Amino acid sequence: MTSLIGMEPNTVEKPSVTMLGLGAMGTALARAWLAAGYPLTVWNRTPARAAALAPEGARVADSAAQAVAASTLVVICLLDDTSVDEVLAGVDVVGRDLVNLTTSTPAQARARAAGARRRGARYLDGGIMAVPPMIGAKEAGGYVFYSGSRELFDRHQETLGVPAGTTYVGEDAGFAALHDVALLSAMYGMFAGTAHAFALIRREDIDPAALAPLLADWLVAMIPAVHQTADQLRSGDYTTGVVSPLAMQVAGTPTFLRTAEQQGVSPELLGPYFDLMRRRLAEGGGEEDLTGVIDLLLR
Ligand code: FVH
Repeated sequence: MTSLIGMEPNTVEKPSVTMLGLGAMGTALARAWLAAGYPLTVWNRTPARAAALAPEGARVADSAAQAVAASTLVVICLLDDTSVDEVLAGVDVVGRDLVNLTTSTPAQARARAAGARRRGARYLDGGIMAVPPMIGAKEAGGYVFYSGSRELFDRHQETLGVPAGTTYVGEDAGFAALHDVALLSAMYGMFAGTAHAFALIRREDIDPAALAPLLADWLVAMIPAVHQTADQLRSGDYTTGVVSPLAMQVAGTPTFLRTAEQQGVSPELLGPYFDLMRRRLAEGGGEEDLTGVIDLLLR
């Protein structure tokens, strides 16, 4: 029997990664892999950004083609879909595992997956739910939606999980982008509401810093409503568990609009939502939650 005494500890070599695009996000991703000891090859259109990572251990490629040739796993984080087209044009991607974290529409992601397949590459799309300071800081809670080949995701999950958490949302390559845009759209709705709230108090002797915690606590208290909305959408019954029926809420809308007018605040953020609530009420949804508004949005 062979003795194990004196053998080297079993060190597992980390897979090499290529990173195309070193803007704020690409650089944060690259630094996370470097800090974790992954062999990393980088390329960026403006070479100085790539050169800046050399002292941290990155291998700097002279071209995108050279960078792609360096690793099987190629992570792309560029400004937009057009820049991805430009960077990958003419580059040999045969046998590469392309992971595109550039913000795209679902249609762009699906087209890119099909294009990658035609060119002999495998493809995974990603939607980043984090800002650069959250990358490499797991406790910050940032994560990336992934969709496309499950097999590819499983193969690279450990590596992809280094900069941020990973959430796989399906074989359809467009689903990561769709989840990304859905969450960010909800965020903009929230920002729109808070903008209106701050505008209401703007000309009064009320400290915005005093309103802020009240606003934040109220929004948090309202968050469970998303689960009830989901349950109602699944069941198709929008009246289950209703505590504030649409008819009552619509009756209150003139108060909101008059208050805005009295405070000299434009109703242009709230107005369109109230219009939809009134339309649903007119269709007979008075006993429902606000869930029926979703159906009115579907064209
Ligand atoms: N930063 C953020 O907060 C958000 C968080 C959520 C996800 N987004 C998306 O991530 C993609 C990259 O964002 P970024 O913050 O890194 O963006 P920039 O700092 O502006 O860097 C852009 C990089 O793209 C390169 N680039 C632009 N156009 C081209 C092109 N035609 N050909 C080649 N490269 C191009 C640019 O290169 P350079 O200007 O340094 O030469 C940067 O590397 C993005 O999809 C966000 O939506 C970030």
